[in-house]
Amino acid sequence: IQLAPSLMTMDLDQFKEQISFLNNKVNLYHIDIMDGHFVPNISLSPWFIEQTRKISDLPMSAHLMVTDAPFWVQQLIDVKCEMICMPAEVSNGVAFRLIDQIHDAGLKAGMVINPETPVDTLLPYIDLLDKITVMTVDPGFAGQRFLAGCLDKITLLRQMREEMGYGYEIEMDGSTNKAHWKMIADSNPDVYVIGRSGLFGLTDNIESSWQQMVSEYEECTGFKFDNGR
Ligand code: S6P
Ligand code: MG
Repeated sequence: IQLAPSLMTMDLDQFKEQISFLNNKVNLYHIDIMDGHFVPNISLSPWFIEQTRKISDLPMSAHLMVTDAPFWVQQLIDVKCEMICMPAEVSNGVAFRLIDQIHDAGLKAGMVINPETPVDTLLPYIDLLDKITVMTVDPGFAGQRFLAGCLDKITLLRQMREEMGYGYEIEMDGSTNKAHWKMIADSNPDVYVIGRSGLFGLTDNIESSWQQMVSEYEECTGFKFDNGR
């Protein structure tokens, strides 16, 4: 599996300490970017990506929760964000252009689907995507209710990939924690976004939170934790 901590949920008073620790443990960072319209909240930004780069070489994956996708995609291309994941819900009419623009910049293009959005929405351009993120909570905030029904979309995307030879990675985002590790692992995504309930909020020290997360994962799933790092 690959693990992507959601940096919106970390403690800013321990920012440097936590990133330094995670740099050797995780595969990429998940950066939530909101505009206060697509969801009623504001979180991280392209500027935050630049700041984090000063202390990390890991790839950054932006999760856009914005209504004006073209504007934010350009901002993220400007800071060379390695993966730019757009909200499928507002990409009708601009999707192909934005995917091409991201690829032309040498970056990876993804789409995110909210809980109510079916996989079918992605069909017109699914063969062009590098990543698909399946939301398992309503977007906008940490600590939201887990929506187990969304996991069927992960299973479906995996089947479609096998049958059709598509190249996307499958990511899940929302409430990745002890209560849901088993269900999530059964649906078998490639990338797990992990936030407050599964990592940062476990203890007040990142090292012990990490250890707790690993043992919860292993106990719940019966698998050995292995993200290749
Ligand atoms: C939600 C956002 C997520 C959260 C993550 C928080 O809008 O896209 O990436 O940061 O879900 O973690 P948790 O464990 O509180 O759900
Ligand atoms: Mg997110």
